[in-house]
Amino acid sequence: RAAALIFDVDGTLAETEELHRQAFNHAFSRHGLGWEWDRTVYKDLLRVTGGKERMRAYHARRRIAQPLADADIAELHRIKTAHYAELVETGCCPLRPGVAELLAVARERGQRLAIATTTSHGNIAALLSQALGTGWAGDFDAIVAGDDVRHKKPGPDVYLEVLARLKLNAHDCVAIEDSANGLIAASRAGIPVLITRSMFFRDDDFSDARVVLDDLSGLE
Ligand code: XBP
Ligand code: MG
Repeated sequence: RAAALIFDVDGTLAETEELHRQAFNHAFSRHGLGWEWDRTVYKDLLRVTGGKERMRAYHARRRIAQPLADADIAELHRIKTAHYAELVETGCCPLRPGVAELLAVARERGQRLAIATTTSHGNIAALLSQALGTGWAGDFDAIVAGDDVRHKKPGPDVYLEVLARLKLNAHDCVAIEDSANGLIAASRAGIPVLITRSMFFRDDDFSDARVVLDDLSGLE
């Protein structure tokens, strides 16, 4: 049995990527950009981790003539993040099947819990205070977000930082992920990976995962 379970957030705990997509489009329209990311475009763009990085990549790929300054990216991401929190707070994005049960059972049997994600602390708090109640953070021994480290996933940085904070060896933990980028990140840190398939990453290559499941129900 693993000493710790390290959870990704987006796509793993909840199907949040669809809300991120809507929040990006809201920001684009508020900013008067005229961009619209449909699900097909977004699925492809998800290979670029990080919201600011994703917008920059889209701008570069489409060779959009209108310049996009760092200040524009920052403003777009601020609007996007505020709208994402509003969407999450409506309660429209519940935890995926089995997540709450697994967290509770793991806690009961003395396994430690951690989070390793690309998104921000604010977004994690918005989702988990809604889904688990305001005391949610007390259940986690380490919470590492994209902006805490140098390289976002598929870099191993968030996972290495979690291991350092937990003072555990990689092979004593299990990472729970939904994307190829997440699988690569955890694998580079030496952590075995369990995949829970999500909406946008169904077709990713998960051949390096220990286990691939449709969701986390029945796991406890
Ligand atoms: C999640 C991401 C994030 C979200 C958007 O990846 O890549 O960028 O899409 O969040 P993972 P931000 O599930 O592998 O952590 O806009 O806050 O970056
Ligand atoms: Mg994910």
